[in-house]
This record gives sequence, C-alpha cells and structure tokens, in this order.
Amino acid sequence: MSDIDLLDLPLVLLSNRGPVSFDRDTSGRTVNRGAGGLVSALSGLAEHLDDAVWVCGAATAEDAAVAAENDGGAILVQTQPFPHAVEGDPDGPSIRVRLVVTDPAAYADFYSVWSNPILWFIQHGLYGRSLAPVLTRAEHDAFERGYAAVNRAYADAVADEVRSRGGKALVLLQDYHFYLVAEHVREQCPDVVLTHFVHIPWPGPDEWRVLPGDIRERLLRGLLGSDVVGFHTRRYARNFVLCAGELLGLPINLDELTVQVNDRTVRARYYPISVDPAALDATLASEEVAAHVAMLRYVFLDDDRQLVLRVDRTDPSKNVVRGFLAFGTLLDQHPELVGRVSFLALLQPSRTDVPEYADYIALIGAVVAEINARHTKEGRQPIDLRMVEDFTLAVGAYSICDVLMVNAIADGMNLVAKEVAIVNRRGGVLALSEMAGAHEELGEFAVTLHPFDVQQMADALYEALVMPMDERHRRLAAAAEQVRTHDVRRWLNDQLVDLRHLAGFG
Ligand code: ADQ
Repeated sequence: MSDIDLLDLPLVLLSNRGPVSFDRDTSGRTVNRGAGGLVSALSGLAEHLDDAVWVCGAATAEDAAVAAENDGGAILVQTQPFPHAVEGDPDGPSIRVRLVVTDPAAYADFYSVWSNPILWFIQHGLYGRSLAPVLTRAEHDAFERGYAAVNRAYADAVADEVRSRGGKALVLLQDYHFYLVAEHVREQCPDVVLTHFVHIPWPGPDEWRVLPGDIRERLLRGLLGSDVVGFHTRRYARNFVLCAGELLGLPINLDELTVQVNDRTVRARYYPISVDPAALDATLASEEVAAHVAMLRYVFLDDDRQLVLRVDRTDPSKNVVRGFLAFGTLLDQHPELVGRVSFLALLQPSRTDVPEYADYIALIGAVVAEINARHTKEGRQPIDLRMVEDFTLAVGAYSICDVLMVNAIADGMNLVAKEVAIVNRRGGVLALSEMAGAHEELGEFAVTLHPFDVQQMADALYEALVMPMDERHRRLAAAAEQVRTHDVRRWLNDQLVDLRHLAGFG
C-alpha cells in the first residue's frame, strides 16, 4: 500500500523551513525548492493530495511579500515532478503553501535564542558546559516573547487551515522549533489527528532538569497535545515517556511507550528517517559528480593512497575538533601513514550568528593548522579543510572515500552515513559514533567510534584503514541493503499507517 492511498483526511504539514521559498532577481520573482530527503518526501506526499497545505515560515523578504499579497492565506505553487527536478514545469504538480510572517524580534528570540542554541544544546548534551551565565532575564523574556509567541502564531495558522477543512485533518508537525504547537492546535480543533516528529535526540529527565520547572513542563505538555510523538530511535522514545512520568507525574507505560493525559493516550513511536536512494543514484550518475570524482581521485588517491572523509555542518554536536585530534593521534602513532592517508573535511558553516558556533569554527581552524604543521610531508598536508556547502562535491567524495568519519557526540539520526552507504563504490568503511541514531541500524556494519575517547577513535580509524578489501565490501553491501529497504518513503509510510489506524480507518 502506498502512503498516498492512506489518507482519507486532509493533510496539514508544519515545519520551520518549507518546501519552497521565493526570491527576486532581474527577471522578477523566482521560486527555489528546498533540498533534502525530508522536504522531498513530504513534498511528494503533499503534491499528490488534493487537500494538503504546508505551513512554514516566511524565510525571505520575497516570501513575506508573497504572504502579504495573499493576506497571509495559503497559495498554490507549481513545483517540479517528485523527486527528480525539472525546472519550472507549468504542468507539473503543485503544492499549497502558507507562509507565516512573524515579528522579526520575536522570530530572533524564537530561533536564535531558544531553538538554537538552548533546545538544540540541551538535546545534544551541550547545554551549560561553558562558564557563561545561562537563563538570565533576557532568556526568560525571550521564551515568552519569542518561542511561545511564535509557536502560538504558527499554531493559529495550522488551526485556521484545519478549520477551513471542516475541523478534522491529519496534522504533521516537525521538530524542536514547535514543541508548544500541538497543544494549542488541539485546544482549537479537538478532532485533529496530530503527530509531532522530533528530528534530534530526546535525552532523559535529568538532562531536562537544567530548565526551570515551568518551562520544561510547558514544553512537555505542548508535545503531549499530539496523538503520536515520533522519534528516530526507541531510546529517544523511551526517554520521552520517562520525562512525562518523572517531570509531569503522568501515568506511563514503558513497555507500550504510552503516556496517559486525562482521557487521551499519547503514543511515543520510533521511525528511523532515511534518504531517497533513487535521487542519490541519479545525483551520482550526473556529469557534475563525475567531474568532481576525477578531481578528487587525482588529488587524493594516486599511488594507492587512502582517503578519510567527513561531511558535516560546523555544529559542536558533530564533534569535528575531536575527530581531527583522533586523526592527528593516528598519524603520531602510525608514522607510516603520513603522506599515505589524507583527511578531506567538507564543512558547511552553520548558525554563525550564534557565538558558540563562531568560536567553534575558529577552534576547528586552529586544530587543523596545528596538525597540518606537525605532519606535512613532501609538501602534502594531511588535512584538507574546505568550508563549503556543495552537495555534488560531497556525493563525489562519498563515492570514493575509504573511510567516512561520523563521530557526533549526539545526533538524532545522521543522514551522511546513509548517503555514503548508498553511493560509495570503493568498499568505504563507516566509522560511526555510537551516539548517532544511525548506529542502531548500521552499527553492525561499521567500526564504532566513542566520541569522547580520542585514542579509541584513532584506533578505530586504523582498524578501518587496514581492513581487508573483501570485508570492507561485504559490510558496505549489507549497509546499502539496509538503507535501500528502509528509505525515506518507508519512514513516512510507517507513520501514516499508524496514524490511519489511530484515526479509525483500519
Ligand atoms: P543535520 O544535523 O543537518 O540534520 P544530517 O542528518 O547529517 O544532519 O543531514 C545533513 C545533510 O546536509 C546531509 O544530507 C548532508 O549531505 C548535507 N550536508 C552536510 N554538510 C554538507 C556540506 N558541507 N556540503 C553539502 N551538503 C552537506 C538533522 C539531525 C539529524 C537527522 C536529520 C533528519 O541533526 O540527526 O538525521 O535532521 O532528521
């Protein structure tokens, strides 16, 4: 059964970044389609339904202009066939989008103070580690004026769309920006079927105790307005249920992963997100990637040399600095590898307006400079650090690397590991953090990294680099099979099957 057949209800989606965004150039208004597996999968669903709408933030000035022209209501936007893009096909499918405009100061408090870094840091074990004061009066005020106010505005937009569909709809909310939305929507539209998917880790009750009781209670009660709260792994789902029991005192069932909220049963479920293998295969087959591969082979792989790769945002949770320290340790302890192994890091600068992120970029640069100074041999530097966002370059590098390093200290899933499993053609070994959600599915085919143990990571890199070729190919094939049979459509489909069941349709 396909996901498209499952919906007997209208669909309302909510995410911070939407499926399309508008801009303006000399020729007039332009439409850009959002990238990534999540947007593709949800767009594919929304485009195929007559009565679907995607509520999202107005991200550009042109988005705000479009919203104003339509009095804040939804508009129908022509998109391209899913999933392979054909620019501006007027006969192609369309998607109904409602762009929400909020006060810029409130949005800044919502996004750059509370969503990132506070919630992101708590959920990745990074909160309060520096000596900087946390939760001053300014942050308290930012919760009300920013996070709560913006959540209310988005909830009102969602409720408005539900009401205009007769008050009964399937509502899919995405991520940590919107923990208060489900409760507000349910207050206004009690007949909705509502799921909230959390894309990042959910830690246990003690980690949440860093927040004042009233705030953590509001976040949890907000999420419990859902029928289903979705996570990537069973561990996160279990932690959520434990939080409801310990922090709110609600009755819970840890075997069934349920929370009782008055007469409603809220279910925590886990659906591991994944990639779109067909789209990745198509990207790999493109001329652009072929050109990158030729260049990368020439630079890194002549003369039987080997390549370690990482592809990440410059987010402290990705643990980039300790990854380089482990590589430096590897070269210290195995001097025969100096000049024989390179480390290519494609890092996309991320959230640079947040001081911790800007500091982290500076630290990455300093650590790389030090290791390169220590281990440059015959003019060849061991680490090639490129601060770029270039997906075709990343796919080219994925296809030819010997080792992919993912050493996050916490990561909801980590799609990079799954992308490499699909496109690598060299028996590449996944060196995968035990703290990444992807480790639950792919750990048995990987060498496991302990993200806080630099020596262990150096040893694991060595194990990967000297692994016999037949073993490397065997593991890669098994990882690829796992990802191909558990792709992003399955992630969505499994949620819809559960929701359909809950809504009483079978
Ligand atoms: P992210 O933290 O962004 O996602 P991830 O899942 O690895 O992490 O996805 C990153 C995506 O960006 C991948 O598709 C990758 O190819 C791309 N990318 C990263 N660096 C790039 C670069 N320098 N150039 C080009 N492309 C780059 C959050 C959670 C994850 C969860 C996803 C989806 O933190 O744990 O897997 O959402 O739920």
